[in-house]
Amino acid sequence: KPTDVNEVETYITENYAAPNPDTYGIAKGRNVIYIHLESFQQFVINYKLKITDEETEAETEYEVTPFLNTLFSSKETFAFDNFFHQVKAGKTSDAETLMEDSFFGLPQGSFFVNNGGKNTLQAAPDILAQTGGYTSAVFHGNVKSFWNRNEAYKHLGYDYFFDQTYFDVDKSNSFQYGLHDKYMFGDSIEYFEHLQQPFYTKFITVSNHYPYVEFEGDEAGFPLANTDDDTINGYFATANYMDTSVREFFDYLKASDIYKNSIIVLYGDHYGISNSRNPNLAELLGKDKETWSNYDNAMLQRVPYMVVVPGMDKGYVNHTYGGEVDNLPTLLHLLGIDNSKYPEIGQDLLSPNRRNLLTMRTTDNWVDSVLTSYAGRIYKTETGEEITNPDPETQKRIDDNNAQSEAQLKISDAITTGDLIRFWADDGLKALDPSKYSYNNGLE
Ligand code: GP9
Ligand code: MN
Repeated sequence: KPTDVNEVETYITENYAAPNPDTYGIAKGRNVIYIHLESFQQFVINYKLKITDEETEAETEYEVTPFLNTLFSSKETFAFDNFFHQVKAGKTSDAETLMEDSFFGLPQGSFFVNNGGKNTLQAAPDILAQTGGYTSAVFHGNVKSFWNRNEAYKHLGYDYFFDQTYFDVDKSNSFQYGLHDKYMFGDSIEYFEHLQQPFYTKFITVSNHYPYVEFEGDEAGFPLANTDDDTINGYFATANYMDTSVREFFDYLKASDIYKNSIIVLYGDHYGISNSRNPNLAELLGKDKETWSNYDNAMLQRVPYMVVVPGMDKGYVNHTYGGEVDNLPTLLHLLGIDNSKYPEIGQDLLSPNRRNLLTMRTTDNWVDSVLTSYAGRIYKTETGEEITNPDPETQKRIDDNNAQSEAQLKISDAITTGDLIRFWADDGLKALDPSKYSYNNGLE
């Protein structure tokens, strides 16, 4: 029997995690600001790059992301250190889908490209417009057709999309993926300031994108790492540049009234260093290149996820296992919005009743606090020891996690490939009309 809308409904009802009463609605009515941290991995948080001076042999430590580190341990922040990306071939666009629809990208290709311009959705911008009167906007210094965003955003319900044509882009302040982050944030402000509050906004950075190009002039300064792999060597300097650009944007927010009336979500979209390069990273992480394993690769799929609630004093680092698919339920609960009937696969990361399991976009790849299943092998999550002969209790955990992870992907694929949200009824939301959105800059 093919998976149909009833099967999806059953899954959603059975897997709903009720909110945490301590955090439900604490950001009710606030503006939402996402900062999409391109290719940014969790291992960089609190990491210090050690550089040895060749002549004097003196060692100096360079903190890569000093500003993001302060956010990570701030009392204003719910931070997560077991949060993983869940993207596949759609990379950035898969992360956007996971974060704002709470379902996965496609098993092949990008959902934005293949279905983004035709599927019916109930995504975050639309939910917030309908339930809270929010205005929505994306700021991104690349061409608007990249990942088919100019069509996909209409289906998500974005009111405005400020792409490259809204900014002054030239050779000196950009590269192949668009306007450098400091300029993107800085040049966005003139549009941002005119948005009707409450607003739901997303800033998509690009400077920390492969090939991690070295900065010149005023922006140069952060040292390159000294491995045999130039991609790895440049990664820390571009991450440092991104960190500074985010700090400058926070300085602006704090100097205006916007900060205290907002909630700011920062997330890394996916890995920046691929599994094939990871062994070259071993030494910088105090590990042995020769014994580098798929367990180590799995652990490096962690990305930052930080929810800053200005004025809050109960922030902490939460150790639950989850991923991008869990963002939307987490956010909606913080805003005090009941999502129990929405077609969302994730669960609120702050809910005491959630499953403590991360599912990747590859069948039977998952991580929980005890076991890690990756590339066909099972490891102990804490030590990395491989398990080849599981005892019955372990086998049951493996079977349960395989079943849950397969169910998530199956329900997600049913929703995306079957365009099932067009049949979704009784959750109080009206169908969105994508044709009423247009992102043409008048100057084009
Ligand atoms: C391009 C940017 C990069 O606009 O978002 O996408 P990616 O290559 O990381 O998928
Ligand atoms: Mn990306």
